Amino acid sequence: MMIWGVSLATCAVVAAASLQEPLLIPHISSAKKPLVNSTELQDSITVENLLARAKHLSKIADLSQDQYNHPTRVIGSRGHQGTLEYIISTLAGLGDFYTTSNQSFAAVTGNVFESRLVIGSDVPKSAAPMGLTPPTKDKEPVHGPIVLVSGDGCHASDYPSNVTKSIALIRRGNCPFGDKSELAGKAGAIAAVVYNNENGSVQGTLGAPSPDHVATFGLSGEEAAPYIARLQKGKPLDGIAYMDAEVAAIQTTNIIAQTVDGDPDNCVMLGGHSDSVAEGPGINDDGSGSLSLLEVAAQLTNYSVNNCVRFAWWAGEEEGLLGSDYYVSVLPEEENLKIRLFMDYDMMASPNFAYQIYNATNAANPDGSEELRNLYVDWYKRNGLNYTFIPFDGRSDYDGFIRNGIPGGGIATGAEGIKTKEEELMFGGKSGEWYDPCYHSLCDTVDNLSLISYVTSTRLIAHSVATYAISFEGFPKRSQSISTEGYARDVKYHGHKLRM
Ligand SMILES: *[C@@H]1O[C@H](CO)[C@@H](O)[C@H](O)[C@H]1NC(C)=O
Ligand SMILES: *[C@@H]1O[C@H](CO)[C@@H](O)[C@H](O)[C@H]1NC(C)=O
Ligand SMILES: *[C@@H]1O[C@H](CO)[C@@H](O)[C@H](O)[C@H]1NC(C)=O
Ligand SMILES: *[C@@H]1O[C@H](CO)[C@@H](O)[C@H](O)[C@H]1NC(C)=O
Ligand SMILES: *[C@@H]1O[C@H](CO)[C@@H](O)[C@H](O)[C@H]1NC(C)=O
Ligand SMILES: *[C@@H]1O[C@H](CO)[C@@H](O)[C@H](O)[C@H]1NC(C)=O
Ligand SMILES: *[C@@H]1O[C@H](CO)[C@@H](O)[C@H](O)[C@H]1NC(C)=O
Ligand SMILES: CC(=O)N[C@H]1CO[C@H](CO)[C@@H](O)[C@@H]1O
Ligand SMILES: [Zn+2]
Repeated sequence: MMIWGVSLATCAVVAAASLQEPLLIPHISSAKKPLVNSTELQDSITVENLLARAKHLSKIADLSQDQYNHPTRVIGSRGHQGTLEYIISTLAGLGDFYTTSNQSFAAVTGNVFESRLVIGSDVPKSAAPMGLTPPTKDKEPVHGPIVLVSGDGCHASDYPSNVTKSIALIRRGNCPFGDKSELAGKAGAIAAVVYNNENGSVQGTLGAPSPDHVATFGLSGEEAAPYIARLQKGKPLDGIAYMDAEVAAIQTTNIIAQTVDGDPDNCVMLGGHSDSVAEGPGINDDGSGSLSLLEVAAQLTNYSVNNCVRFAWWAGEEEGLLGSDYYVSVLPEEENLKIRLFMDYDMMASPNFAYQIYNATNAANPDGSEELRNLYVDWYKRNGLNYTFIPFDGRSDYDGFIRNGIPGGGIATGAEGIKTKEEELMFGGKSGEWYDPCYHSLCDTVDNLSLISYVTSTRLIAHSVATYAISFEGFPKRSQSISTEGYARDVKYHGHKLRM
């Protein structure tokens, strides 16, 4: 069987599995298995199994020690390669229930080794390099006047001719940071600084690399204000920018596993990301979601399905949703239409968790997104648990699906947001602190997971899979002509970093 979007590389899963099963036990063909039952599938999810997988993943992250001086599963690292091999071999051990494939694609990784911005005689505290920024010339400090760009710097005409050999100072808003950096580069700037149009620093990314990008920093609105005032009065201001960074092109891999059984024209699809950031092992982000999927995939093999179930482990999520974007971008229309919905599972075990549901509605997203949202709502209610809605704003791998007309949604348990007093009453934990104090850092380890959140979330994942594997009754049909222009224009994120 051929799964769309995937090279010819379909794994020889059958041979590997037969090594584990004594041949004398008659193989029960999947057709004779009982139809999946949500209650039973949920009950098959245990803390023990999830924790055992997380401990294993932790050892895999340690494989990067030599390269990075700490554990990580960032794309291109041994820890990520080990993660892919673990997922592939686990699926191989499940016999012929799934067709498993690899999908390789070109990705970019960015590394900033050192950076510094000096304006006048100040070193602004909020100055932060943008993701995927190129270095300054020869990876050396560059020096020049600071030139204020007109408007939002979204048009070439906003850049005065004296931007040449200068550091362009550009207001945030209206177009992606990548466009601003590119326009600054084309105008001859030696570096660019995008200052916030509201309070707070700018943790942004330039997105897809362009040969015209220049070294680019984000700067908070508060810190930028006095410099802007000065420049507007026509008083000169000098600066030094230094960026020792590299942007490298590598190949990485998505893994897709689809049930052999079930209507292949009506698939429920779900995904988590196999990679972590470079800063740590990423056992919660998104080791947890990846392993939840793997455990549900394993338990599902005891049953049969009416509709096809397709699991995805995306790579390059942390670099800006690269794997899921690629997957959707190469889906032909007729294959796109076979995906009835996509469910995103990113961060299931945040230590200071809240049970969060993406507030995906049919008003703003493809039809069916809201039905999925309500499935999660009903489950939390039925189980006597509290939940909150969070913005559905492009921060994870659902983004490409929504942009391409496929209904979607998902659950999460919290990243760098701050738990409110009200949420402390609803979920326990500590208000005033991040949902995951170890978000994108070295302490995102197996020791800092909430096991109760982990098992609860994974049971809900099991429920979502079982529900749609049985039937799409009452779930909106896919339609070709869905406009997601509003969504595409308005989302501020593309992955965890701001894009504009
Ligand atoms: C798929 O990728 C995994 C991880 O890189 C690798 O171990 C496996 O051999 C690949 N399988 C195929 C069929 O290419
Ligand atoms: C699912 O399994 C539960 C527990 O075994 C059982 O009570 C329920 O009747 C089953 N549901 C269906 C539809 O068979
Ligand atoms: C650059 O040109 C602009 C507009 O012509 C002017 O306002 C600004 O003072 C100039 N800056 C420098 C450093 O020459
Ligand atoms: C932004 O920061 C300034 C200076 O710190 C402060 O006066 C102002 O109230 C802040 N605005 C908002 C909306 O928080
Ligand atoms: C399937 O069911 C059997 C019997 O209930 C159980 O031992 C096993 O753990 C289940 N899961 C898998 C993946 O075989
Ligand atoms: C969810 O989204 C809807 C429509 O997009 C909006 O009206 C509602 O206020 C949102 N709810 C929350 C809690 O954000
Ligand atoms: C749900 O939240 C309320 C406060 O809004 C709290 O009283 C209740 O105990 C919470 N329920 C659970 C199961 O934690
Ligand atoms: C932020 C946080 O909770 N870190 C904890 C992670 O786990 C280690 C080991 O148990 C603790 O020492 C940290 O305090
Ligand atoms: Zn994530």
